[in-house]
Amino acid sequence: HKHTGGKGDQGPNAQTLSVLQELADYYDQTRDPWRSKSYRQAISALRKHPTKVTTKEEGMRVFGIGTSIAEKIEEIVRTSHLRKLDSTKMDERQQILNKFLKIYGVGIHAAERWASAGHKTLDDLLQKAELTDNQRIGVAHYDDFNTRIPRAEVEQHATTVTKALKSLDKIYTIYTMGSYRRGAQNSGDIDLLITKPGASIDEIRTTVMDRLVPLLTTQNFLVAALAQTSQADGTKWHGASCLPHSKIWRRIDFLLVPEAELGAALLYFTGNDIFNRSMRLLASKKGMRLNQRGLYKDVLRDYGREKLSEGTLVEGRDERKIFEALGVPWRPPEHRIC
Ligand code: DCP
Ligand code: MG
Ligand code: MN
Repeated sequence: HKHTGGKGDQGPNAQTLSVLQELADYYDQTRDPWRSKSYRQAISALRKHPTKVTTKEEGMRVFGIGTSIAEKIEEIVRTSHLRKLDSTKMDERQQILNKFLKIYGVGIHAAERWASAGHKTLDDLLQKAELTDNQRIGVAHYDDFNTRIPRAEVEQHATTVTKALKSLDKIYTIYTMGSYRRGAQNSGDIDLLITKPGASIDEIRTTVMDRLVPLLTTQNFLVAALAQTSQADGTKWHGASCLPHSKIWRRIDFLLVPEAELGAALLYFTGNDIFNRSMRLLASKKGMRLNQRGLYKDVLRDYGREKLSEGTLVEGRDERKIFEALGVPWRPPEHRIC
């Protein structure tokens, strides 16, 4: 259910980008990988373009944009609209699916099931469908969760969590990750990485799950718990938070990270997801493996590319050293938008 983030675009081509993004999301959902890829490529190119592109000819001169998308750019600029988006292809069922897919925690499976059962609106779902507790929260707060969060508000949520955590243990550090760390003016959710120098993941987990979450819940800051896992490959808590005097619920994620994995976690949770994919691909081309815990070498694979061993840790603690070990120049977070 992840989009690459044409949302919240600024700059000279912001309006065009948001319309193209809608179409790219549509091709994602229809599992049209070829079209989806060419749209993402064009969006990425246009996002980096310093001036407003207004005609097909200008569009075609931008590397990464082909004829058909260049035509659509001209149409968007001319008419503030794209006919393709309301044409027969985007039929009613597809529009219903799109709506359902924007509910937090809902995937193609549930969306298809509800659409097939004849449900058309969010009210239908609330009244007639069988929903899990989380899905009910997702529907009830549909508009909240689909509204981008201004950068200043992300900071207020982060400050609230930091204050509470420091009141429990001063040594903790919190980093605001995701689109915020990339410098975005607004974010889809609030991603907070929580770590403590010298502490084990078990200690951090106990502090966060047994003390921080209950404390912030009694403060009425945390208003819903949506998902939590504590597995070998990452420990997380997902929920919703709400500032005092506000009615808007925001999606908030806590990512629990031990010091030894801090660099790899900073890299992973900064994103964006496409940048991460390219870094992982690069690692694998060099016979290494990158994940949110570290960079590993000597990963043994059989001929089916099946992993036989985890390999040896090259670097996990230091974000810059991971770039060095991969042989790529440091890229500041603001430049990790693909
Ligand atoms: N991430 C990833 N692959 C995924 C999901 C997440 O690599 N499938 C990483 C990169 C993301 C980061 O985790 O930047 C945070 O995930 P979010 O879904 O919160 O995405 P962003 O913070 O980048 O964007 P948004 O502003 O929409 O939250
Ligand atoms: Mg985010
Ligand atoms: Mn997130």
